Amino acid sequence: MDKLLESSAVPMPEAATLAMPKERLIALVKEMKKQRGVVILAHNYQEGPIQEVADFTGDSLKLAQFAKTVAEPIILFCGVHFMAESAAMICPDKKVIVPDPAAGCSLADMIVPSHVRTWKKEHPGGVAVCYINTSAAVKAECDYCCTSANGELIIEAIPAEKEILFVPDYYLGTYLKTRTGRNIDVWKGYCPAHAVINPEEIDHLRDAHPDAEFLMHPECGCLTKQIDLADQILSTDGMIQYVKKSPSTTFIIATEKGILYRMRKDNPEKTFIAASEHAGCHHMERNTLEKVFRSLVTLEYPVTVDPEIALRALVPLERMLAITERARAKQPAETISLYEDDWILAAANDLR
Ligand code: CIZ
Repeated sequence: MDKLLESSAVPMPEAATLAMPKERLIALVKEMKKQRGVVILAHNYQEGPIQEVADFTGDSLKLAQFAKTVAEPIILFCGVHFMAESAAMICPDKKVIVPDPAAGCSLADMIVPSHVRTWKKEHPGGVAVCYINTSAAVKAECDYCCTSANGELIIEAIPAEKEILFVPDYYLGTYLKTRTGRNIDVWKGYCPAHAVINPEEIDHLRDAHPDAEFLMHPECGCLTKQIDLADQILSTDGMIQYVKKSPSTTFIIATEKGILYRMRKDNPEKTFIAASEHAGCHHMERNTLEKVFRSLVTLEYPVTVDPEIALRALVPLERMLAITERARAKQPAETISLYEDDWILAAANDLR
């Protein structure tokens, strides 16, 4: 066994691991997680070394679905706070810890529970749909939850005559309104990492790489000005699956740039270009491999949700998972995989 691992009953200062070669720390973390009975889940936006030690990497939807199947008693969630909260609520029998408790979400912070309560009062009968990028306390005020992978599916599952109040992402909400033609009022929140992606930079990149396919996340602001700006509008998992199947060899990717690590790893023969070098999420970037190691040693930092809030927040969350699962069950078995998103779009199209 590694000497450092033997001595790790005493919390090792992060500084000691900072000087360690990454490969060695990766090996140490992999060994350590087994010893501690910890499963590591990582969001698609996490830095490469964290993705290397993760047992499962995906978007919020896949991570939530996967969390339900975890056998280990402890989940080390590498992402941002609302994602760990979702895992803690979905898996009440597990301890959920995060490498850095300050890793939050600027978009989620743009709405608080009282905003939703007031908005609902102003729109009696309105159905509140929250993007998964919301706190548990905001989810507790909402009727349905969705991710960018299943947004259309969830909206289509709501009775057609209902007015929908969508929080907090203005761009995703506006995109869903255009796609579904539904009566959707949209909260004016946004993700700063996606907001910096601008049309001028994109035009420049497209001119420089005329054969590249341009993939855009629905949180991108430029979408509202020109819905057909991109070749494909996809969630992060949708993008990861798409680039594997597409015959194109060059892609311009408009989302948080951490996603490029996995794309390059899965497709070493293809070229991936970030739509903006500034599209980084400083919250996601708070998590580092060194902090992951420290969490395995100390089993910090726990994420818990007040039971009364969890009880109410689980309603939209479980509804989302159930609608997604129901749609999945209706699809032909051969088209379905936990790792493929095509069936979600097929199911949304079936509803139309
Ligand atoms: O759902 C998620 O994980 C986020 C925040 C984006 C995406 O499209 O995966």
